[in-house]
Amino acid sequence: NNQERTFIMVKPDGVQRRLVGKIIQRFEDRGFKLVALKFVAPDQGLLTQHYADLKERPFFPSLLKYVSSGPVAAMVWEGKDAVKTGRVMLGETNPLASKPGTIRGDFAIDVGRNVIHGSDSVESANREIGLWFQPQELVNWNTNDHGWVYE
Ligand code: YYY
Ligand code: MG
Repeated sequence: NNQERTFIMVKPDGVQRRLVGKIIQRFEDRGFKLVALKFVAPDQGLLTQHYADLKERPFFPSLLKYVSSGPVAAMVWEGKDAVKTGRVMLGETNPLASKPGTIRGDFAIDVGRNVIHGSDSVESANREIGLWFQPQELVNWNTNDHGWVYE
């Protein structure tokens, strides 16, 4: 039934700009289920692994400096089509190309300060969740409103 998990992270700019609550609210409002949540100052090693696919790109050093510049809020959200829908809720990589109503379209301007990360596929989601969370940190629980969110 397309129940998926996606890795969502509020980046240091989002934390500094006090957007953590608003961002969590959007995923809750949509009907997704919170499965894991932690506030951490990630080390360079973890971030290098997280962004391993981009290590040859010219912006990689500035990207690493940016995402390691302060604490982040890392989370896992679960629900129908959570990966693709999460990306739609984020907007485009470039905030200026993002529609109003999306997180980047509402809260960001520059690509190097785009506030939030979201997994781009089910495979990357599984890889990223495994990188950021221990298995026992992923909480199994039932939402009370499941029958009111899903038919
Ligand atoms: O998944 P998403 O975050 O939307 O974009 P990616 O292509 O995975 O790049 C990760 C991250 O790198 C992006 O959020 C900002 C930064 N970045 C950049 O600074 N300049 C670019 N031209 C492309 C990406
Ligand atoms: Mg990406």
